[in-house]
Amino acid sequence: MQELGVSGVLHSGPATFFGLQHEPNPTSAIRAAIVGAPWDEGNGGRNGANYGPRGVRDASSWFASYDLASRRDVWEALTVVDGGDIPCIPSDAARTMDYFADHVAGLLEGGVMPVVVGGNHSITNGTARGAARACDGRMGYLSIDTHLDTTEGWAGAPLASGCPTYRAADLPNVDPANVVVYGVHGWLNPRSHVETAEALGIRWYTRDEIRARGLAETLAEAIARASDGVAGLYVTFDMDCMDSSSAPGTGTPEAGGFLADEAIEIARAIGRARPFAFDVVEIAPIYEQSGVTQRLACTILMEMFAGMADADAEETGSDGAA
Ligand SMILES: [Mn+2]
Repeated sequence: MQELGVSGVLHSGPATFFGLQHEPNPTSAIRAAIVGAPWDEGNGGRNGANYGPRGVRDASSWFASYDLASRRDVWEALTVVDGGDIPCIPSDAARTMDYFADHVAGLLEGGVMPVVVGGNHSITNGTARGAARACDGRMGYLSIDTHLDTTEGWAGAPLASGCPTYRAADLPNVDPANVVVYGVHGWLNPRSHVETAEALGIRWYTRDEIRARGLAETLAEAIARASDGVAGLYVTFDMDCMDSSSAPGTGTPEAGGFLADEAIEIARAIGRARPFAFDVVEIAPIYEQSGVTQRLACTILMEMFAGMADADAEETGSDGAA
């Protein structure tokens, strides 16, 4: 890890995630590996999310690791590396999804938490499948998303960006009762997707319900439902859950989504639930004027890791003030 203080040029040196050590073959001494999935096919919206990993690496230079809330240094509490990028084969979605699945499963089997930076949301068709394969029991699935993503396939194509919730609910060790979508709103949730979600028994929380009942209460309920009785919780954070003012650099921006401070609250709570695998997707820096979307993705990752450190400290009885 590079020494990141308050002096010096923040963007100097090779761009790894948060200036962390590049380690393509992490062992179980490593808590988590952040890996890129620069994939942009299978997408019905605007392209550009294949530049997400590079954009997040670049933006992450501006993030130091001292957490004001816990007074804890996150990288002292958790050993995290940049695991490099998972290979993507343009024009071969099936093989690429196999790579995503195999890579995520390999990390988990080695005792390392995969944290994947997409790529569009189609990557989760592969990454969640690999996580489920490596899960020692039932897996829960929580999607923070504008979209239900419950289509079985687009014109028969099963690996599109509108399919990951359906694919997750269809995995052999996933009970649809543990599949939850949080933040649903906007005008890209067609009747057929709603009816499929209902038929599968998936619980989804609309922005209207979250506003009416409050974020803290509904989020705790969503996490508890996805985690109930499972051996591992997979969380996917689609940046298009954000209001388009807070994250314009995404494939399908929608009005009415979460604001940045709500994303911080959501990410911290997710971290405290200690998911066994996580992804953040749909970061498309090419639509950005000032980089706020990739910077918000970095904030979400830092808050998620800080939440994991909070949960660790509570478990061990440490006050965490390092
Ligand atoms: Mn989405």
